[in-house]
Amino acid sequence: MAPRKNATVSSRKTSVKPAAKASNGGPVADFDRDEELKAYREMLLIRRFEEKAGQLYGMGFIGGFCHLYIGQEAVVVGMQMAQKEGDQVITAYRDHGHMLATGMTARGVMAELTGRIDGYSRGKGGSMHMFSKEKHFYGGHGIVGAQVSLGTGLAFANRYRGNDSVSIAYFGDGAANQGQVYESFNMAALWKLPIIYIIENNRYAMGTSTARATAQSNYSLRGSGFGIPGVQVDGMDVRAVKAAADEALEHCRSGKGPIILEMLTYRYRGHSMSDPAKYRSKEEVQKMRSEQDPIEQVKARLIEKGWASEDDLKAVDKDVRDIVADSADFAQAAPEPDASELYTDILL
Ligand SMILES: Cc1ncc(C[n+]2csc(CCOP(=O)(O)OP(=O)(O)O)c2C)c(N)n1
Ligand SMILES: [Mg+2]
Repeated sequence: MAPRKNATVSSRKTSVKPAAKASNGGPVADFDRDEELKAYREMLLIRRFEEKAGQLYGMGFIGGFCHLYIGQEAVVVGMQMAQKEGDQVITAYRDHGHMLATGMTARGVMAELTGRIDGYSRGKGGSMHMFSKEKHFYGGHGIVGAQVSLGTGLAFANRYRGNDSVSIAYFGDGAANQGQVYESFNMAALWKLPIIYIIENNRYAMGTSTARATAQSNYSLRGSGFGIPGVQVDGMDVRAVKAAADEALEHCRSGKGPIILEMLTYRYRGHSMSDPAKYRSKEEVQKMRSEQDPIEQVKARLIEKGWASEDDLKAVDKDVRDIVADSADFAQAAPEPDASELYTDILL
């Protein structure tokens, strides 16, 4: 679905109010002005980038699979605000937000989406398969649940090398029902590996709601058989994510082993670009957008506290749109990989 032309965050009807607690009663970090503005900008970058990717997909510039993260932005941004240099990130195919949050460039990600040589995988990986060793981003994985085992391996490497980095493995509510997740939990708990398992519970796995697919829908309890603690977090409130991230990172760095954070979140778009999302009502989506939108929450606080005016925030939006437009221009102008690239970066 193409986004509304010239839609700005401020033009959408919303009833978001500044709140002192997360919607599930959980704690929130006490953000100062700079932190609120940073969270606003980073989440907006992801949203605008994704809207542009959706447009380019519709115009035929992006081929293959493309899964948008719109609605879930607070999760990666809140986590990233708590991480330190060296912490690794690994996720599934809904990965553009994770990449931008780690500091990978909009140009490089867009060029990869459009299959160009200047993309992070030289135009050969596409939406689901991008990596950046420099930014400690380990993909982008299309096999549901695979990144959980790989992320556990990253945590093992940290332990083996004796550094204090933490591996952060993101996966969905659907992936949480995969067998290899529990094999990984077992090893991580046994060896006290420094890993945060982030279950992004966006309520659906493709067209199947959690209510239809899962016996224990409190995903924070999924590690209890292994002694892995878990917390349910309001994943629509970036301050709640940051507060949980601070505690979880401290837990891992102090040698206590793995921890689970279940992020209660929601995806606004369909599973992928080909999903008309008939398995849920328009009202359900609209309710989340108007009452819990992660970007609107930050905006409401910035305005209420007098930390930014509508015009200041419009200027941020303009800045972000310029970065995204530049990435699209860059990607479309970049050459496609040469045919000889078919034989590079592969195992023969
Ligand atoms: C091993 C495996 N089984 C099935 C699929 C097909 N598939 C792709 S995405 C998906 C749903 C996963 O949902 P969830 O983990 O909740 O992540 P979300 O898409 O909501 O981010 C399925 C079943 C796959 N890619 N890999
Ligand atoms: Mg899901």
